[in-house]
Amino acid sequence: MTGSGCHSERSEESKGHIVPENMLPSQMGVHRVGTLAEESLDRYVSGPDKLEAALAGLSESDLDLSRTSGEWTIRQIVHHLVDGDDMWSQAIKMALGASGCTFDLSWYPGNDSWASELGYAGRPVEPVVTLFRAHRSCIAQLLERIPDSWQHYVVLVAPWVPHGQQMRVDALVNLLTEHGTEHVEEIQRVREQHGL
Ligand code: NI
Repeated sequence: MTGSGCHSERSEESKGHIVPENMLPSQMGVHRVGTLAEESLDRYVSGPDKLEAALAGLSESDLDLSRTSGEWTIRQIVHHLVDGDDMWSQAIKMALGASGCTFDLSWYPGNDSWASELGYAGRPVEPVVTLFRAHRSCIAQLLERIPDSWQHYVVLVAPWVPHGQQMRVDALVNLLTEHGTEHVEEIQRVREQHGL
């Protein structure tokens, strides 16, 4: 996928099965919920290590490489990945602290407009890589301390769900993990393309 396409794919998920049936607590034993939560948390927390490994040894000019001229550069991908984590961390925190509240993304102008306005193409990545690690650590700390944290939820209102969609913390965490993994793999493909 391209850097600009992933959120339209996510919107398809959110229409129907953002919380898969087999993740509903009524269909799982308590032990199974705990095991899945631990596995999800481990994968979520390992995200920053994977991103830093994918960026290891790259120069400033390497960060401006892309697979083709129409696709995002590594620098743009990093900013997009961390920006997504930044925004959706807020949703997780809102769910944990005020379960059932509305997380309103109806203002979101789309990935390309947002990336352009925020200057993804020219900004250094070090501060956002640090932000990524801080977010994942802080959210993980909250998940471990708040009882039943995985079952808390927000009601997402966004251009693709104007009437609202309930999203549980477990689904939000898994979405962020998958989103990060997807973009780390995209960075690795750019590196391979250029023999880096
Ligand atoms: Ni994305």
